[in-house]
Amino acid sequence: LGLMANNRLVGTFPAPNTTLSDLLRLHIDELRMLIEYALQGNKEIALEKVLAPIDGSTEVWAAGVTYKRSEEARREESDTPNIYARVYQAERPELFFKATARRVSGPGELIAVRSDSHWDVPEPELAVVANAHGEIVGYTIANDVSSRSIEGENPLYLPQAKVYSGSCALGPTITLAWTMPDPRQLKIQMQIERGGKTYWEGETNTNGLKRSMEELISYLYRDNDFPGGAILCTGTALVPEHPFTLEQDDVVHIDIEQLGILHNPVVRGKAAL
Ligand code: DO4
Ligand code: MG
Repeated sequence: LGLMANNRLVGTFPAPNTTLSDLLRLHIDELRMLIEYALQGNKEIALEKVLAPIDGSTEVWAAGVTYKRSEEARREESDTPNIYARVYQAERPELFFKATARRVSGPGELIAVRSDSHWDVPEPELAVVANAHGEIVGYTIANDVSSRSIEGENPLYLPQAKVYSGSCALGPTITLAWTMPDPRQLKIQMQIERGGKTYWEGETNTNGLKRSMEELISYLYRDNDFPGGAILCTGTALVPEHPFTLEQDDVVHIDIEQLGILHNPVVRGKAAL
């Protein structure tokens, strides 16, 4: 578990086997006290390998169509474009289940495109880490890898387009909420590397997010419990233009200000993971 505070990595604290969901059971002020105490004692831990910042009982969810670019891209790929325009405007956001810890790749680990899809994209997203009480305690980078051909064929295929082995990457760490100056002003950059060269690159900013993060979390927690906390991907504003599709051996680099860089090589199909 890598937790970032004041640009220092605070490792497995307070006990060696503390999990993320243990920390997410605490209220934010209790968590902050623990972390600040750890920093005072200079308890920096050198981690051999940084794993995805998630454990068995934390769920990953995602919001969709929260940036204008995402709404436009879905309208292009769908023969029911109206549903995307409507959800972009609606009071209730689109929220969908994305992954359990088992399906999440960490920094440097493989991500996958589906073997039965022919049009696939990475989706670089700011992810909000919320505790069991619905308080936002941190932020990390997410890649909501998606099949555009399956989602475009029929919106009811969304779970198949979005939830499969290797479809989600998180990391490299969690940056604690109280150390972030303004999560609504973060540059998001994505570079897709193919054959050792940049094949696609783009840049955006979280200032284009249509809804507040608190609003997204409050809808997620409405009549739903997350005893081990939840990680909510807040939607993408970078969608490579048609006919771009991710290929086996591409490497996706996502850089979000204050949060670091998440790199993941791509494979095709679950057998290659
Ligand atoms: O409605 C489809 C999903 C949209 C999405 O994942 C996004 O906007 O990031
Ligand atoms: Mg997305």
